[in-house]
This record gives sequence, C-alpha cells and structure tokens, in this order.
Amino acid sequence: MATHQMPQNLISNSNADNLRNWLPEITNLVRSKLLLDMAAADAEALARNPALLDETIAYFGELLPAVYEMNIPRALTHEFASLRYTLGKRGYSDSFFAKFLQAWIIGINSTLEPTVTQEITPWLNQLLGRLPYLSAAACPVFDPLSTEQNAFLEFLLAREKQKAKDYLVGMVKPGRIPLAIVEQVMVPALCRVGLLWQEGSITVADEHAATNICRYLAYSLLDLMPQKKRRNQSAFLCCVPGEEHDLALEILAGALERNGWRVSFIGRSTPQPDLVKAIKEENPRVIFLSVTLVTHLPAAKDLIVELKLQNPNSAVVLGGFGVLFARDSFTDVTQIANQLSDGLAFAQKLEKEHA
Ligand code: B12
Repeated sequence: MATHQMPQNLISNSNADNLRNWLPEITNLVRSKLLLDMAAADAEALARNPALLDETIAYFGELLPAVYEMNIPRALTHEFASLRYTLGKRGYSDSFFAKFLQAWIIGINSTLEPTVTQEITPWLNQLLGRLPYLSAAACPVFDPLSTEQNAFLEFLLAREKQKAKDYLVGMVKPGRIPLAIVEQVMVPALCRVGLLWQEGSITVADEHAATNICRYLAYSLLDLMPQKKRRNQSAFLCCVPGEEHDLALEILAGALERNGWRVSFIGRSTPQPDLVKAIKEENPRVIFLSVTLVTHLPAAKDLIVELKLQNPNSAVVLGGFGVLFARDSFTDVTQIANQLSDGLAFAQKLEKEHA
C-alpha cells in the first residue's frame, strides 16, 4: 500500500552531518515545544519519570542522522515504533507522538537551511502521516516462549543464579552443544527481559541482574566445551564505537578460546582510534565486530573502512541486531553473521583451510 512506503530519497552525507552538527540547538527547540504543547496526561507521565523524555529526545536525535547517513527509512519506523511503545506503556497519550514528530519538523525547519530541510523532513512527514497505521505495529511481536525458555526466565527474574545454572547445564547432551543452549534459551529469555523492561514490568536493576547472571552462566556453559589444543589462529572481538551490548561477543570470544584460538576480547564502547591502533598491532586473522543499536551503524561503517585499509589481510565478521537493517551497506565485510554459531562456523571453516 502506498501509504505504508517510506520515501527512498538519498540524503547527502553533508546534510546528515549538518543535522548532526545542529543537534544541540534542534533538541533544545524540540524539548521546549513539547513542554509547551503537552496535554495534561502527558505532563503527568513526564512528572512520574522526568529523565525518560530527555533520554528519548537525545536517542531520537542520534537516530536521525544515523538513518539518513545509512539511508534506512525502515529503521526509522522501527525505532520510532519502539520508542512509542516504551513511552506509551509509561502513560504518554497517542496524541503525544504526533506532537513529538511535529516538534522535530519545526525544530529542523527553524534551524537548518531550506536546501537541507527539504531533504530531511520528508521522512518525518511520512512517519507522521503513517502514525494511525503504526499503532497496531507499535507492539513488538514476539514468538511465545517455549516451556524451557519460560522456566529459565523465571529463574532469571527471581535472581536464582544456582537454579538457573543447574537448569541450563542439565540441558547439555550429545547433539546439543553449549552454544546452542545460549542461542535457544538464554538469548530469547534476555530478549523477553528487554521487552518486560520496555513495558515497565521490571526495572533497570532487574534487567542488569538478569544480564549479569547470564554472563556467569555463559562461562559455566563454555567450560563444558572441550578445550582444544592451541592453534595458530587469532581473533579480535570488539563492539563498534559507542556500542555497549557486548555480551554476544564475550560469549563468542569464550567459544573461540575453547577452540584453541588466541583471542583479544575488547568488548564495549572503545574509541575508534584506540581500536584501530590495537588491531594494527595485533593484525588478527579475524576481526569480529558487533553493533546492536541502529544509531551506531555509521560508526561501524567508518571503522570498517579504516580496518580494510589498515588490515587488508584480516577477515571482518560483523554481527548484531543493527546490521539487519543495513546489510547492503556492509558489502565490504567478509561475512555478516546473524547468530553466534555463524561466527563460530566461520572460524571453524578457517581452521579447516589451515589444517
Ligand atoms: C543486556 C542489555 C543491555 C545491557 C548490555 C550489557 C552488555 N554488556 O552487553 C546495557 C544495560 C548496557 C544496555 C544498554 C542499553 N540498551 Co540494551 N539491552 C539489553 C538486552 C536486555 C539484552 C541484550 C543481550 O545481551 N542479549 C544476549 C546476547 C547474547 O545476544 P544479542 O546481543 O541479541 O546478539 C545475538 C545476535 O545479534 C548475535 N550477535 C550479536 N553481535 C554479534 C557479533 C558477531 C561477530 C556474531 C557472529 C554474532 C553476533 O549473537 C546473539 C545470538 O546468537 C536487550 C534486549 C534484546 N531484545 O536483545 C536490550 C536492548 C538491545 N537495549 C536497548 C536499549 C534501548 C538500550 C539503551 C539505549 C537503554 C538506555 N536508555 O540507556 C542502552 C544503550 C547502550 C549503548 N550505548 O549501547 C533496546 C534496543 C531497542 C532498539 N530498538 O534497538 C533493547 C532491544 C531493549 C528493548 N526492548 O528496548 N542494554
């Protein structure tokens, strides 16, 4: 249906940069306008959680230049729907979200030159026009959890670390390797933890506790993998700059170590120059990168350009939720991986080539 399609006009990089440079002014305007126009119910929701609105404005402000730079209008719709779901669950009314988009359009129009705004505002106007159709899509659709996933989730939420460990470890058997249990049970349960946080059913503290238990359990499972003899293979694993979701890479690093690889796991949010320097010095066989948030896709692109120049002989494997929106922008990587097992399979393929 025509109304459901976002315009596919390419935004020039200089205009995405223009938007980025003027963000402090634009976000101030957005904030003032929203506070002025807010309905009473929304003001009550704001009073209950004063930080959330500022966080949302800041996140949307990072999101806009990122989706323009990567030319991914679908991601703008997805992320907006996700923000709307989170705020909606905290009492913001339907009319607030139209005001939110209008405030951005006004903020951009009154700050940037018309030559810039005419490229930038069509996506926001289109999103505004689509708002009535978005309400049904705004609720994230999740497959129901299996009995196994549900039982594990209950242990996580109750912070029953030992019971959660016994439960997961008890699942290991021939034909069901530890990494499969991480993917089949732990990852869906953590996804549900994220959704429960979004819905306001659990707190950030609950989410952190669940993640930390999962980190511990991941090592317990990895310890059950046979330790293979040391190979002449090295891997460097890091999140792209700004990205803090590093648990997937930490688990992959552990699995590679069990496979005999020499591993540098750097993890979260390291500045690009430091990553580039470390990777140059190590010159690893494979660089595994992760990007969860769409806002960090431009940082992923910049880093990969630099790495291709500097470490032309290293393979680059890129994974994480954010990549799903922008596969076409990463044709220069050796492989895009959806799952941890894809990353391990890639490493095992290299091992065979060098056997
Ligand atoms: C734990 C968690 C955090 C932790 C991360 C801790 C850590 N050290 O990793 C903390 C608290 C830091 C965090 C912060 C934030 N988070 Co968070 N977080 C989560 C949560 C609950 C679980 C993520 C996780 O660890 N999953 C388990 C790991 C093992 O799996 P995975 O990351 O999904 O990766 C899978 C694949 O993508 C793949 N993979 C990933 N990378 C790679 C790389 C390679 C090479 C390979 C081979 C494979 C691969 O492997 C895994 C499965 O096989 C998710 C919920 C969800 N739906 O995922 C939210 C979630 C990702 N977070 C979210 C948000 C919004 C945030 C914050 C912006 C919140 C805030 N307001 O501050 C910040 C952003 C921080 C930043 N700058 O990056 C949103 C993202 C929404 C969106 N639309 O994208 C989610 C979806 C929650 C939600 N429902 O709203 N978060």
